Amino acid sequence: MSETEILSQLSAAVENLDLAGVVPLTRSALDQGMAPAKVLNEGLSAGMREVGKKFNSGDMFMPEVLVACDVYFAGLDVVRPLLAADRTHVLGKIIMGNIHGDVHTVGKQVAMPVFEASGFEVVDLGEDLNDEAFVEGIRKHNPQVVGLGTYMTSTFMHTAKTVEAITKAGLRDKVKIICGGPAVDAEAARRMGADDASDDAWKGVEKIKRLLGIA
Ligand code: B12
Repeated sequence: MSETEILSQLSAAVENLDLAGVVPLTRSALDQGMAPAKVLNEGLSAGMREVGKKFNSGDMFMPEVLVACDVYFAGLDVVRPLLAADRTHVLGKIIMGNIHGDVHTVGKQVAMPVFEASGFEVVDLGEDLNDEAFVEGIRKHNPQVVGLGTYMTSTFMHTAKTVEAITKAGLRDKVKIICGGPAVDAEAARRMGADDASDDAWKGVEKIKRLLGIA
């Protein structure tokens, strides 16, 4: 089977909720010598992108999205241990956490491996975090980027307070700050003191690279 065929089968496995098929397919892609980052980006994640599109257009519903995530994670579990080894150089460190009041986990769990597969080291701070947790996270992990998980309007609007806490701690100049979630707006994020925002993990990678001057 050609690389293109395997990648499209991997994508289809996620899209078609094929939990039984995804692990053997992922293993066989890797056994053929395909790069782990390619298996993730152009196979599993491509499927997740299609799921996102179908969800937004009303062709897929939430229970199916959650099963698709399980399928994606089953494949990811196979790929993840090999990603670090595959990484020839690390582009930078991103700490990720959901703003206070936000317990939506799926978007962050999808975005983090996308960032990892793109060459970033990612530290997950968790969900429903108070502003101080981000300040502590920067002090502890010394990242170049802070990714704020903001999946509701209320938590997106809280960005201003989180940025303010980071600024008051004297850490704002050390990091780029990017918001993520379905309802974010880059202009509004900048007005609140962040650097950018993205409702798509793959576009988010491009934005992060631009912010770091490596795009
Ligand atoms: C699943 C879901 C839930 C689940 C969450 C389960 C879980 N473990 O995550 C449950 C049922 C718990 C839930 C609860 C609630 N939810 Co809800 N939920 C959703 C739903 C249907 C899907 C979210 C999802 O998983 N999407 C799929 C992922 C893959 O997409 P994503 O999150 O956008 O992530 C992508 C990008 O944004 C990006 N990304 C993600 N993170 C990051 C981070 C960075 C830094 C970057 C750069 C990019 C990035 O990468 C991902 C892939 O591209 C959305 C509807 C929607 N359209 O999003 C509502 C939604 C987010 N929820 C909403 C609401 C209001 C609630 C509740 C208040 C409902 C209630 N009345 O109880 C509670 C609040 C819970 C809380 N305190 O956080 C609203 C928010 C509306 C708003 N604009 O404020 C939405 C939009 C539904 C709606 N249309 O009303 N929810």
